[in-house]
Amino acid sequence: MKRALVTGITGQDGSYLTELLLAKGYEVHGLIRRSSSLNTGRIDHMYQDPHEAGARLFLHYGDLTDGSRLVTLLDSIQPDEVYNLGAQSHVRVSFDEPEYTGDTTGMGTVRLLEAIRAIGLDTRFYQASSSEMFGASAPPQNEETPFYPRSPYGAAKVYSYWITRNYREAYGLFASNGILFNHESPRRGDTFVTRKITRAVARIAAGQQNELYLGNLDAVRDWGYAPEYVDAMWRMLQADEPDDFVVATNTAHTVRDFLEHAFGCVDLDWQQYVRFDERYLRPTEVDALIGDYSKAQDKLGWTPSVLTPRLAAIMVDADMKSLEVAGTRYVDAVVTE
Ligand code: NAP
Ligand code: F7E
Repeated sequence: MKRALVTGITGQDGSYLTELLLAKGYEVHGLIRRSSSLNTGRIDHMYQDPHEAGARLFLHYGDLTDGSRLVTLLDSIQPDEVYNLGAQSHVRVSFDEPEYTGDTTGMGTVRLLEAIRAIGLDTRFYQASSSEMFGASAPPQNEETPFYPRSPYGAAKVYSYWITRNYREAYGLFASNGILFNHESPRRGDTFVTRKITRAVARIAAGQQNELYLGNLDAVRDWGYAPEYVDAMWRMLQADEPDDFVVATNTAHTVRDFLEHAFGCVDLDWQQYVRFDERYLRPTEVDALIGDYSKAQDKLGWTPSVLTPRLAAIMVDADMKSLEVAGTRYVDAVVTE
């Protein structure tokens, strides 16, 4: 049985990846941060008591800022594959917390790689690189496009990308970068723009909210569906050679387009509800990210099937259902971000 360690297991991608790995028969170990209340809502449905016969999901306290813990954990788990998905992943927040973002999103990667090297672990390593690394470089962006990050988050991801390549070249580690463009789902964090919109659509349709405050509606993004993107991660670690791959849909939509699609699902005109709030602007914006996934298609046989209009419908539908179930679970999007 293959064994995997997933950092960021409590996040959107970590939860879908864990489902995929368990379905493939893996034993999965996840790194979780100690917090005053448990933050495992996205993975609770998969968790079994570790003492139960047949349990294959195990959670361990740890943190990407704590290098010695990463050493003891890797040494005791001896994983065949390591997926480094843990990060301070919010671009706007990275301007408020640049040092912490660098420590987690950048230095966290070298701590993990150095732990693997120091132990002499024979494992395959996946690094969650990001289209944010391309920043101001003109689209379409592929593996040859120069990096020009426009945020502390993007800069930290560029460091992680290069240190992953360096460990591959210097020490022969099987280490691959997945350069993933924006990918979303009903499990997307509440303060990323797609989820903020679909949650608001559900609440507005239910008569629980009247306004939605947003920043730049002109930004262009290439939005894909998270469950399909975690499959690309897994494929990268099954390849014959380590390499770096763009994962995207090759399609472009503005935030305004997403509003059209999401509000269109409930036959409402978004312009009646959306207001501008400059707090959601960034000191430097990434105007357009549009990926070219040809290499992943050629070498990994990966293609996306869910594009932005269907993605918006999936997310609105899930938020409507969740609202029916949870009653007043949602708090106003303006307060939460
Ligand atoms: P997410 O939902 O924000 O999840 C981030 C995860 O990282 C959470 O499990 C979080 O744990 C964990 N984490 C944060 N700080 C940590 C620390 N100091 N030590 C250990 N774990 C820590 O992110 P996602 O959307 O699933 O994205 C997964 C990865 O892909 C991230 O590295 C992100 O930067 C990258 N990425 C995402 C996209 C996208 O569009 N989603 C695109 C490209 C790259 P808590 O639950 O305890 O907070
Ligand atoms: O913003 C604009 C905002 O925060 C998308 C992360 O997963 O993908 C994500 O980063 C766009 C930006 O995602 C609001 O200015 C307008 O242009 O959903 P987002 P992101 O910044 O693209 C990359 C690939 C990652 O790697 C990151 O981890 O939407 N926008 N109004 C807004 N954005 C937010 N969050 N909130 C607004 O009110």
